[in-house]
Formats: sequence, C-alpha cells, structure tokens
Amino acid sequence: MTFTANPRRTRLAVAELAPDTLDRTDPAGFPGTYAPPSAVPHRDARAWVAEIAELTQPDEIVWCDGSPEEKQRLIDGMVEAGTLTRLNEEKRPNSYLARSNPSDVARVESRTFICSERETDAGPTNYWRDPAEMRAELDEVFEGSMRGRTMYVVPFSMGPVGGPISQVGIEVTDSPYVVVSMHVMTRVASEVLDLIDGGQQWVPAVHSVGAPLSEGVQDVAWPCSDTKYIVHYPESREIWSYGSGYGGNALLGKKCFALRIASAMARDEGWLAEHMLLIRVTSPEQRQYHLAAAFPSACGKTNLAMLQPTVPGWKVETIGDDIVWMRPGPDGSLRAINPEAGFFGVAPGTGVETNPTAIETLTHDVIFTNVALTDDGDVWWEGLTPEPPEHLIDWQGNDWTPSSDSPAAHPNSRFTVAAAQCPSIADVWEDPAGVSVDAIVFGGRRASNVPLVAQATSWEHGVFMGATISSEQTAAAEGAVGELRRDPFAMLPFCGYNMADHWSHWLEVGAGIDSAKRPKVFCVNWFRKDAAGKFIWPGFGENSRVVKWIAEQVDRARGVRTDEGAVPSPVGLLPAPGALDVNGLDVSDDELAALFDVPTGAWLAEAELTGEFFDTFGDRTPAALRAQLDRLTDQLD
Ligand code: TSX
Ligand code: MN
Repeated sequence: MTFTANPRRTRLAVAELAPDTLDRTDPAGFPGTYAPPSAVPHRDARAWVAEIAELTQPDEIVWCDGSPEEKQRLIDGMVEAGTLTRLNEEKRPNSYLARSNPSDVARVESRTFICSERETDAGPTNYWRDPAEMRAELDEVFEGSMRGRTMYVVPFSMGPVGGPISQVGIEVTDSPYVVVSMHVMTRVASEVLDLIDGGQQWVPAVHSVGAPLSEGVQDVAWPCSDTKYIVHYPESREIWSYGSGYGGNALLGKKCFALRIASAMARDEGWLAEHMLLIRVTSPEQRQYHLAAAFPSACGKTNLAMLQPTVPGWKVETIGDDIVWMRPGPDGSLRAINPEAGFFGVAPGTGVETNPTAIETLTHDVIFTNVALTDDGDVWWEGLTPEPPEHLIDWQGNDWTPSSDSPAAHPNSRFTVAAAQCPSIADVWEDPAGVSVDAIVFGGRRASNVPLVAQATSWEHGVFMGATISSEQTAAAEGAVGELRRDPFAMLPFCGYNMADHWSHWLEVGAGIDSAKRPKVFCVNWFRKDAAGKFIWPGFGENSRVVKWIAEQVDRARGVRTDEGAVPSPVGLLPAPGALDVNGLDVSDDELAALFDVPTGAWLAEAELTGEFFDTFGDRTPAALRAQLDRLTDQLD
C-alpha cells in the first residue's frame, strides 16, 4: 500500500520544501512514505549542537556514546554529588535511589505545549502557542541556562538502531540523571550520528534543568526550576524542555518524541505512534498472537504487559509496556515495535501479588526515583509488601514509621530498568521489523456499563471504541466521583496534533490494510463493580481468560476455529455462552451476567455524552464516528 500526501495534513507549502531532502527509500520492503510532506530540510548535527551551546553557554560539551563505561562514570559522579544513593550491594546490586526536588515529581500538563502553525492543528485537548512567539520566549529562557554545567550530547534511537520502523534523535541535556536514564530507556549509540550524517530524518531535543551554576556555588542534589516548559513543534519535529528533571518531562525520547512528535510524523507518513503495551500470547497449540493495548493511567498497563496467565498452557511474553509504533509491513500486515529499551514504571502498587514479574525485573541494575529507603539500604514503596517496615527514610529524606500520615514513597515514584532483564521479555522484542499485530485492545476503568470484554464489529467500530475510552473518577481530588474522564486512545496528554484528526488517521490506516490482515479490535474493562461496590472480576492473572477469548476470536476470523464464539449486542460482540473460559474460577452465573450486562438507559445517557464530546472537536470529528454513534443509539433503541 502507498500513502499519498493528504492535503489536509500538509503543514508547509510545497514551495518551502527543499526537494533534495525528500527521501523516498523503502527500508526492508516497508511501504509508505518515508519522506513526510512537512519534512524540514536536513539539519547538520554538529552545527545544531554548536548553536545550542552558543545559546545555553555550558562550561563543557560531552558527546555520549552509550557505553557501559560512560554510564558508570556518570553514575559514580552522581553518587559523589549526592544526586544518587547507592543501594545495598547484596540486596539490590548496581541499583541507586534518586530523590527529586519535591516540586518536580510528575509531568506538568499545564506547561506542555503543542506549537503548530495553526491552533486548530493542536486541537481543543492541547495547550497551543504560536511557534514564532514560543521561539522568542524560549530563546530568553534558555539563554545561559547551562552556565557552570556540562552539556551532554546524547544521540539515541527509538527502536533498534537502523530499523525500518525506528527513528532517531539527539538530546542535549545538562542533567547526568537524564543521560543515564536515556541509556536505559532508549538506544544511545554513536552509530546514530552516522545515520544522521547519512541524511536520515532526526529529532533535535533540547533539555535544561534551568538552574545555571555560578562560579564557586555548591550544586544541589536535584537542580530544577519553578519555571517549566515542555514544548513541541510538530511541524519541524523539535522538542524543547526546560526546568524539570522528572522522566516524563526530561527523557525526551519517551512521551515527547515517541508519542507527541512521533504521532505527528506518523500522521504525515502513514503509520501509528500509540500509548500502548505490546505482548506475545502463545496458546497450548503453540499458536502465537500479538496484542497491542491502550489503557488510561491507573489501569495496570505494566501488570498486563507482564501477565502470568492462570489458564493452563497459555503463555504471555512482554514486548513493551508503554509505547507502540505500528506500520504496514511488506507482508501487508500491521508490524509493531516497542520503540523503548526500558521500563519507567510507577513503583507503588507493584508487588508479588500484583506483578511478580516486575518484582523479579527489579532485583538488580535499577534506578529508583522517590521511593523510600529501608534501614538496610534497600527500597520500599506502598504495595511492595503487605506490611510496611517499622522504620524508613521517606521519599523526601525524612524519618518515616507506619504511623506517619503521608506515604513513604511518592505515589508517582518510579523505577527505571532495562527491558532486557525482564524475565518475561519475548525473544523477538528487538526484532527491527516488529511483530504482526493480531488484536488491538482498548481498556477503561469503569464501575458500570462497559462489559468485561467486547469485540468491535468493524474497524470503524474499533476506532469508535478507542475514541470513547474513559475512566470513572476514583478520587474526589480529580473531580466528581463517578464522573466520566475521557481519554481517547489513552492519548489525551500525548497526541501531538488534533485528537479528532488522530481518529481520521486511524480510519485511514485501517482502510489501507487488507481485511484478512487487519487487526481485530476489542474493548475490555477489569473494573466493573457490583451494587455493594465490590470488584466483580478478579483481574490480574485471571485476565488471561479474556486474552484467551480474544486469541480464539482471532482464530475464528481466520477460519482456524469454526465454533460460535460470540453473540451480538449493541456495544459489540460478547462471548457466546460457554466461550469465555471460567473453569475453576469463583465467579457465579449472576456475576458473569453482571459483567456483561448492557443497561439500555445508562448507555443511551452515555451515548448522549459521547455526542457532546464529539461536538467539542467540531467538524474535525470524522463522519464515520458520528455514524457509529447513530448506529449505537439505534441498536439501543
Ligand atoms: O493492574 C490491575 N489489573 C490488570 C492486571 C493484569 N489492577 C490494578 C490497577 C491499579 C494499577 C487491577 N485492579 C485489576 C487488574 O486486572 N483489577 C483490579 C481490581 C481488583 C482489585 C483487587 C481484587 C480484585 C480486583 N482482589 C482482591 O483484592 C482480593
Ligand atoms: Mn504511559
């Protein structure tokens, strides 16, 4: 299949394009556009680094090569400086604890900007700023921002270096914590510079903690600034981040590049950059299935990525836990990679009961941020063990006991760890050509209405499911409890362009894939509650029963199975009686019925709200999704 440039997508006038920058190679037989219609002329890496150094005025410039020696040198320096605490070498070999400034613990959405030429191209769900005005503003902010510090130049690849679905970038940063984290989360390598010198498109990413050091002044453990900017230029594919050292704001390969900038590249070039986990499922018959799944936050995405099935004979292997890039491949199927090389996961709630595989992954070579420190030099967080230790040093460095009022670990405390050391990692996880996606799953956190699992009746219906993902509020602090929080495709904070255009793009990509090879689409909800407020579905390892049904539906679509697997409902295909394996599970028939109940009145009310949600995107909402909403309403009536 070929992707022609859609005029709607073109951001720069054709005359502005330097024709000699258009690269129409077809790596490894992958079709599609490798030369974006909005491509900017190729930048020279060294000239760009010199330009940024001129602006930010670092004392020193260090070009990084991604070697283990470089990583250890930086770590030793940070231990010396007090940024990292070395953990007990017996209990947690080669592992470290960082405590951030208490004001720098999370992404800052209110300071995250999409600077497209036109405001409508950022859409109503993003903060937009005029790119020229933002450039002028940032020029002042970054002026001298690295004084007294070292500027590290970090060439990195998202995805295996040189792979047909991979992309490259260079992050310059004045934070050694960022460099070491990039070593874990991306592929830092000098070869990336060769690819760039060879003319490959690349993303320049500038990061400064925004805390220049004056001569003779002692540095702090976690430098940052109260002024923060996380800025994206989707058309010129640039990232500028200022004032924060926190992962999501500072490891620019991750959310900023692999989601916000990559989603805009993907729109222009005919692929998908999504906030999804990626797993390989193997049946007792040794048939393999690859599932990509999008969930809003606090739904246990990493837990699903590392699932240990309770259904005998079934196996789940991890490929990725956060981001998936998908591209139509030479075989006509949708090929997917995990562009990352590590996991940057939330620690609290990760325990032997909820995610034993993660616990095993975290036994060595981990950087922990904002967790608690035990008296014997190990780490602890809420949910690691059922009973907390008698005494801890909390994430802010203070004494903590079980009677303390505040949590020992920050609720957003993190682990940074190489994916390669995850015991459930699939052997194919670094295949540059990716895996063929068989099923796409959209999840939500819903106490009512949404069934445990449903299959979309068409690609358009699947896109509708993705566009209508939502969670019910669980904490009053986030709004009224029970109120729907919409998170389309789990991409609300991560789409680098108009969310409704993202839906159009999904419709277009699906239309370009042969129906036999097109992934089947499902929605799941592990969080349905009964009248007493108790979770009906046991979740966790038992979710393998749902995964099994999904795999069997893929088999049925391919004619591998001929038994009846599903029955229709207004919200999609539900498991036929007996098709969901509940063998040995303590769930009554009434509870099973409750998990799949589709209450007409409540769904009609929800459909009304969905229409209002679509209205907020005006005429950018694709007609096919309006049609899906009409169809849903008709079938409910
Ligand atoms: O991650 C979760 N998953 C997916 C696992 C592969 N969580 C944790 C969500 C917060 C990050 C879940 N919580 C899941 C789930 O499937 N289900 C639930 C709700 C639930 C919580 C506890 C129990 C049952 C369901 N059971 C007991 O407490 C005994
Ligand atoms: Mn995420």
